[in-house]
Amino acid sequence: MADYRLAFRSRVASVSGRREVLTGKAPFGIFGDGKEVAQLALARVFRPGDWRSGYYRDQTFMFATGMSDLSQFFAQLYTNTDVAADPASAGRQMVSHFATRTLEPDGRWKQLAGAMQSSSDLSPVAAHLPRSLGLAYASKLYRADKALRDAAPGFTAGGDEVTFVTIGNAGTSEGIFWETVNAAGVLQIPLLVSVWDDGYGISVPNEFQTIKSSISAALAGFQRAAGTGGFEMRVVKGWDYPALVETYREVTDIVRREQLPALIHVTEMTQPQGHSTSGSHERYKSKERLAFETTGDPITRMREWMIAERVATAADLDAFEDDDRKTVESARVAAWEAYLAPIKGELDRARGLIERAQQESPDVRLADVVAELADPLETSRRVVQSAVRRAAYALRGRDGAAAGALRAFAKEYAERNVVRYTSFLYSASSDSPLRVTPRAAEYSDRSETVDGRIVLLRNFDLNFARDPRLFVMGEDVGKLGDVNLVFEGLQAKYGGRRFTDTGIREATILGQGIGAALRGLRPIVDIQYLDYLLYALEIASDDLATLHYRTAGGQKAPVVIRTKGHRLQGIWHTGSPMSVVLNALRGIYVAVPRNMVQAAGFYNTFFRGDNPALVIEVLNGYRLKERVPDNLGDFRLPLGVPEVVRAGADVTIVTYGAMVRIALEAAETLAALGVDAEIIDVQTLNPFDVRAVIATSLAKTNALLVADEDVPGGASAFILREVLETQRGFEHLDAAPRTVTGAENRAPVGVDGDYFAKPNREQLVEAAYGLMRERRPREFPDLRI
Ligand SMILES: Cc1ncc(C[n+]2csc(CCOP(=O)(O)OP(=O)(O)O)c2C)c(N)n1
Ligand SMILES: [Mg+2]
Repeated sequence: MADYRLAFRSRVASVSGRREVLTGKAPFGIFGDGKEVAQLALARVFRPGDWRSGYYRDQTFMFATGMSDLSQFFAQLYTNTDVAADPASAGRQMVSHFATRTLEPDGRWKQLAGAMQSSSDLSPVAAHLPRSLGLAYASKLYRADKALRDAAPGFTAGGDEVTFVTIGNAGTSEGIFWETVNAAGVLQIPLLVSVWDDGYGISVPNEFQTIKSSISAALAGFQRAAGTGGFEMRVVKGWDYPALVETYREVTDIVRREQLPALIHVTEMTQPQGHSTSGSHERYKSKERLAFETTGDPITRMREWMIAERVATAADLDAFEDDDRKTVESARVAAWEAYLAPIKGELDRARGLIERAQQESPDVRLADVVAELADPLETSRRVVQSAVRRAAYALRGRDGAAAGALRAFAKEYAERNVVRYTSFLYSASSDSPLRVTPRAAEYSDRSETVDGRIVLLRNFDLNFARDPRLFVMGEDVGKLGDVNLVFEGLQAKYGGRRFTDTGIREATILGQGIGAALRGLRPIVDIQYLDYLLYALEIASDDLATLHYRTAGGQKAPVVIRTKGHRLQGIWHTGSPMSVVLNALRGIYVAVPRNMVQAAGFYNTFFRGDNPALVIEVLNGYRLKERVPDNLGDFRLPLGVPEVVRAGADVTIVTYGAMVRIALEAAETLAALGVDAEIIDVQTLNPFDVRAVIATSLAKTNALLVADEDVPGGASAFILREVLETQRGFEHLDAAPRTVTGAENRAPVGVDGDYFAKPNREQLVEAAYGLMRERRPREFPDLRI
């Protein structure tokens, strides 16, 4: 009876939510109507410590487990920015995008093992699949390793947690769904995937989505059999309450006990109100199918079953339903008022301030704004902020107490809204990598000189000995010890769980890292080449980079992505798509160390911090000799602090990564031409030069050259904006800044391909020389080439 009533309230909430959107009170609606009954069964097997990784149809499950409730649901519908009202996203996410808070307000971890958890939902279909792999994989690691449990207290109760995925039938058409289920089968992890099958993905039916029009038929080869691993697979109807309860109980027992994956294909689900508020299903569904939305309704069928089984009488149920309608309506009204009250208060305050300013300094423009606010088009913060700012324009040059008060409000209001709508992109906790105390590399007479790869190898070794939560996953990182032998011998020393070979599946290697990091582990995701990061870019961008922001500081996943790039051979091993990476991954720090000592120093910082990070090593640097710092494993490089690698007086060359060496060579040639180049290695592109080291250099040289392997207008444009606008570097310039970049095309294979497609020494020399000639033509004659 309690289950039925919960499902019923959930349905009323869906109907009510849709109405709120259609009457203009909420921006968008997508709800779980037609999917209620299966979620009751799912909620019955979900325990404290378990994880959900699901999608926007799951409100019934979230209510049934207590991870959400009607108030939170409506608060998110109305976009309430108060984190207490919408703990999932503080008004940042669309309705039905669920999340629990795994962090304390100050960013430290909560105890996760004792409570039910939902990782934060995403709108891109199936994008939550990759990370679910890591959520489940963490249980396997925790169960297998007591030392790990001891090193991560509060995160697990013996590794018994199950991760529950939900996904729509059409969502299974996405490539990352297949990548995830294949990997889950290989890994044999406690992952239970439920496919909510309502026959459609918006207007497109299963015959266009899935081979054999059925995900369970398509996946028949995944069925486990003695000795072959695989999935426990079931099919059950979405309106059959007793069968659902029984199926979920049985399957979850197996998954929890044996730590293997399962898939429950829940068929004959409905979508009584259509897909979402942005369309009507009458446009594309047949008459028969529209009739099924009523006759196949799971709540109606559950009700009929309860009456037939004499669980309740129709009269009992009618009475309960009346009560439940009222419960939902009062939760809705309370949420609406809670959303509106502060904004109304802000609106009244702004109006009062503008009125007083108008009395103090009468002005028709102020009168207009006052009239506008007396009868606003909408009750929103944009109305308030726009009004006070336009009022402030009208008050330009006027003094007076009321004008001052209005300006003070305008300023403070804008600042508060910046926090409301843009905060938490990066970790702000005491563990932020920006707060890791830097320690310089130390050298002595005893410091050895070795290949760069050995510097990294020893640095990883020291970190792995220090922190049992660290592990690396990727292609060829285990038995081989990385294609460049950076991990040589480490799997033998630390075991296969800490140096783990994976399939070739970049998106889900990253997802596996995200999920494990959500559960307190410290994964290093190894992407074999920077060029192949593009396969994982969607997940890195949509899930990892937005996680902390979209939960308003409620969840974090401190994954460190290790990759190598910039310069080797050919179209797919020389890439430096830095503008793609930088711009898609705001929220993730990006280090571009010029050598392996610098790389080690950044790893040492990131391993101690709690913000996700990307480190791009220089592919052709593993066999170059470097001196090993005496405090390897322990020295920590600060983020956002460029290094002046060659001091000079005439022109500032700003670059990073593999280009640093080429710039140093160019500087020698330039010296022979009488040009003294200063070379700055930016070291981290994000954060970028927080101390304006570059502007300080420009104050001396008055000339700027940016050297970058990315395409023209790529990362060099990013750098120019930082230097010219943020650092006001233009004030120091005596000549227009220049860029030397890679070609628009990718680099052909071979040394000549590299020379002619990537920035080379001579290009740098000539660009820097040009900056001298432009300013001092008599001293620097035309090279006439
Ligand atoms: C990657 C991506 N492509 C397209 C969309 C737009 N979209 C949102 S929901 C949806 C249909 C999903 O259908 P299904 O997975 O069956 O879930 P249902 O809504 O039917 O429960 C589509 C195409 C999206 N959100 N993400
Ligand atoms: Mg569907």
